Amino acid sequence: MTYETVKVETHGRVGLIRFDRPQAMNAINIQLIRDLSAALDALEGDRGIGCLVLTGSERAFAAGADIKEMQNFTYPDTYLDDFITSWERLSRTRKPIIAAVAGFALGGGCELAMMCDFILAADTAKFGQPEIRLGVMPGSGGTQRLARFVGKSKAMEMCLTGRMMDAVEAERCGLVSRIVPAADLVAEALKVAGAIADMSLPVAMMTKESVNRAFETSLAEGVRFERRLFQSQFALADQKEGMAAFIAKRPPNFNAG
Ligand code: CO8
Repeated sequence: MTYETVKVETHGRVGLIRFDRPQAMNAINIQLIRDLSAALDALEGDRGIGCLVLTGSERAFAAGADIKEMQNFTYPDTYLDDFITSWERLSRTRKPIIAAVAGFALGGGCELAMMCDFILAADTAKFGQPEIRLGVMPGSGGTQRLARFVGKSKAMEMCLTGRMMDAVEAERCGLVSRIVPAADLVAEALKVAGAIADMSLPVAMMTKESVNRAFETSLAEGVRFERRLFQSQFALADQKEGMAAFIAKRPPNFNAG
């Protein structure tokens, strides 16, 4: 399948989605969200794919929502068309997905990165929620997710001033899991994704679901949820395989079941 604004490749059991609007710093327009959603649907529907990577270019992961497309929207346009709700497709991705960010991840770009399960940053990465400088506020989860990643004080400062943070600050405050040299970013993301894709797919998906629960519920409820999923994993052939392989001192061969 071909898309206008993203490129999709598969590397073994890993699906790689690249934003591809170089003329606009990968600014996110309606077509890009359509393409991203279709690519996610295709990769999620493929049992042979165990993990996804979302990336941009060396210059920009994505420099935010497309300001040229948005500038003349009216309130009825945004309300009646439920503008932005379709962006949430990314946050409903059930397979593990890694954001590999080089260059600018601003506004909606930072919000899309935060919808992924974790962010690997190139040393060139710059994150920010500059919407306030355009007379609006973050609209795709930025105020909520950034506060959960980095805490109230820094999230407030970022959203109220619109300043950018570099990769070192982003790692220090927990927005990104790791920094890698820009030249190695995609290769490293594919390597990490490949390792995840070699795990049991249902177990990886349940693990993701369970970690995400931590942000939506109380500790007691979350622990109960985790226990139910954990117990259910003893119904999987992958549990028998993983433990038998450990005892036999051989690598496991998980088969998504
Ligand atoms: N929208 C449209 N075009 C853009 C965007 C954007 N967000 N960002 C960059 N471009 C375009 C520029 O207009 C320019 O085009 P042209 O060559 O035709 O003039 C081209 O990309 C290159 O950009 P610059 O010349 O500005 O490159 P610089 O290296 O000088 O600067 C920056 C790079 C710092 C990234 C700068 O372009 C910039 O500040 N961009 C805007 C960043 C921003 O404000 N992002 C937030 C947008 S609002 C938002 O995301 C709200 C999300 C809410 C939820 C979702 C709603 C849909």
